[in-house]
Amino acid sequence: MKPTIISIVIVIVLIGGAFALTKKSDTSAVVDANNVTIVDGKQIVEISAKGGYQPRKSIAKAGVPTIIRFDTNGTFDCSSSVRIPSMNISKSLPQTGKTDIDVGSQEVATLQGTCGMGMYPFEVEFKS
Ligand SMILES: [Cu+2]
Repeated sequence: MKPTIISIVIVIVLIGGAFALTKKSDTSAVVDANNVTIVDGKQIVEISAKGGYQPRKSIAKAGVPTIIRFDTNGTFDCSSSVRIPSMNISKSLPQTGKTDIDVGSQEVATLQGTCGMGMYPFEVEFKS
C-alpha cells in the first residue's frame, strides 16, 4: 500500500516537473520570438506596445528598407506615444491598431526608442 502511494507521488512530481520545463521553454520562445520578417524586400519589425514594448530588443538586418510596425491593443498608457530621438521620430499610436514607421535602410547600429515620457525603452539592433 505505502510503496504504491510513494510511487504515485513520484510520478506526479515527475509530470509536474515536465510541465514546468515545458512552460519555461515556452516563455523563452516568446522572449526570443522572431518578430522580424522580410516581405517583398521590405523588412518588417513588429513590436507590440502596451505597458512597454515587446520584444524589448529586436535583431534586424542592416541595409534593408525597414518598417517598424507597432501593434497596440487597448493601449492606454504612454507606450502609445513612440519616440525615436536619433531619427527625430515622434508618433502617437491609436489605442488599438497597427502603425508603420518607415525608418529606411539602416547602417549597422542600434536604434533606440522610448515611450513619450522616456520610461519604457526598446531597441532594434541592425546587423550586417
Ligand atoms: Cu512612458
